[in-house]
Amino acid sequence: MDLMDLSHQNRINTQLSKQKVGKTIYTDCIRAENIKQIVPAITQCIECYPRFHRAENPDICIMVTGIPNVGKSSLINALRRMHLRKGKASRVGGEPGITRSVLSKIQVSENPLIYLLDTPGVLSPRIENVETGMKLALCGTILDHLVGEDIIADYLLYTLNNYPQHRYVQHYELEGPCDNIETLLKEIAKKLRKTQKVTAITGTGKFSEYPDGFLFH
Ligand SMILES: Nc1nc2c(ncn2[C@@H]2O[C@H](COP(=O)(O)OP(=O)(O)OP(=O)(O)O)[C@@H](O)[C@H]2O)c(=O)[nH]1
Ligand SMILES: [Mg+2]
Repeated sequence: MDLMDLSHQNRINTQLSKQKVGKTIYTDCIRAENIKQIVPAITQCIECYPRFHRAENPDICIMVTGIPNVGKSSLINALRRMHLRKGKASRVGGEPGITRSVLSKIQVSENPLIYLLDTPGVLSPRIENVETGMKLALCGTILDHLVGEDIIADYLLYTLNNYPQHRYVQHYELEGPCDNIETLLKEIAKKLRKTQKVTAITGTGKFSEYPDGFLFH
């Protein structure tokens, strides 16, 4: 929820309820916002289910699923921190594919006894169209190099200019908005000192510097 525009909540809730999603909780795993609502909500859902009242094996095991890099492992770790005051049980990271297999169940609550099962992220094998694919790539659900870092950057610039959302101009102290990703990346590389001098063999067989004199990192 710290990364979303919360003004869209109603629209999202309406869409989800059309898809028969009963309960939605917006969470921030880093500041632990709304995390404490999760165990009571899960308990309430399961209490309505006949198997909850079974005499043996009263523990509950819940599978956490979702697209890659969305924060599934972070959510499990946040729940453990909150309810058991225990540290990380599941590795997290800023790229898709950090969790690679269904892990062993992780206890997140003692009363009721609840375990969560972390799973690798899954994406639909068929992505509807190129634009949806680019959006998913921008959200980090597909490894950058599989799509091409420059192509993702170009789509981001196009989206920002389209909105229009020009905060990047101020952030990188540029002269104004730009719609050429190559020009923009060069500017940013210079500002961040992420440049490297390169030499190339010219038609005359001599070494000379590239006209631009730098490469991107
Ligand atoms: N700002 C913010 N970042 C988050 C939040 N939750 C997770 N992250 C970050 O998102 C990235 C992905 O988190 P993970 O928990 O590894 O995501 P995952 O869904 O388990 O990813 P896979 O195992 O690769 O499918 C990490 O860099 C986290 O630090 C959140 O609530 N807010
Ligand atoms: Mg994970």
